[in-house]
Amino acid sequence: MRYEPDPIEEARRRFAGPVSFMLSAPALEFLPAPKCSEIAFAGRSNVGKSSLLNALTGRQGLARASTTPGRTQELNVFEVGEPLVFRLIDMPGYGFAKAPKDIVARWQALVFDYLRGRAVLKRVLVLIDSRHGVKPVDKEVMDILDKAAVSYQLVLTKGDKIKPTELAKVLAETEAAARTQAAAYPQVLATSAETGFGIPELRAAVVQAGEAA
Ligand SMILES: Nc1nc2c(ncn2[C@@H]2O[C@H](COP(=O)(O)OP(=O)(O)OP(=O)(O)O)[C@@H](O)[C@H]2O)c(=O)[nH]1
Ligand SMILES: [Mg+2]
Repeated sequence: MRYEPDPIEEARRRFAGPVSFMLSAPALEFLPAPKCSEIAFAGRSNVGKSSLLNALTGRQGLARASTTPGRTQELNVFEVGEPLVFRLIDMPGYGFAKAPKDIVARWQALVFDYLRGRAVLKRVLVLIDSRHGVKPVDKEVMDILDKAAVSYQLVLTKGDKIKPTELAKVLAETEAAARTQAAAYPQVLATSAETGFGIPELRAAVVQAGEAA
């Protein structure tokens, strides 16, 4: 019988190994040399990017999360594997944040420049709050990624905050939205950083994207 590796188990093992914070980049020129694949966490302020990164790596407090929208202000780079296999990038949120307008605009420019111009960016996870669905600013980001031909996957966050029937409905709507976008992965994942559901599947998707040559 041929040995078939189980992607969920392989991904669990990958994240059980070394994961560490590398640096915070306030501008693109501070990013490390692009020597491996990168997977980025994008989404509106407060959607749960940092919390999802913590849940994914099984390390609470690795990426800083907070109730104040605008907690993450730089591109935070994390390294997975030793020797290094791929990097995870926790980004500032776009859209509303509790910060002056010009500062929010600066974070947004940083995020958009990174998304458009990073050759080693293998996949972007575009996070969508289960309670709100796809908003115009999410659509704007998806259009940018389509144009730049950067592969991305929509991920519903905070799935624990709504009823399973509502979650199924927003999942179907979000999958329909994904189908209309050129570079979107057709499968949408529903997750909760709080209860952990959907996290093993997300891990498998990230490892698959990160380890692809
Ligand atoms: N119930 C629940 N709360 C969550 C979940 N994920 C995140 N949160 C909460 O949502 C808030 C924002 O989470 P963050 O992870 O800081 O969100 P972010 O997208 O990184 O925010 P910015 O960096 O400010 O853009 C925090 O209070 C989290 O505890 C989840 O799956 N379930
Ligand atoms: Mg954050």
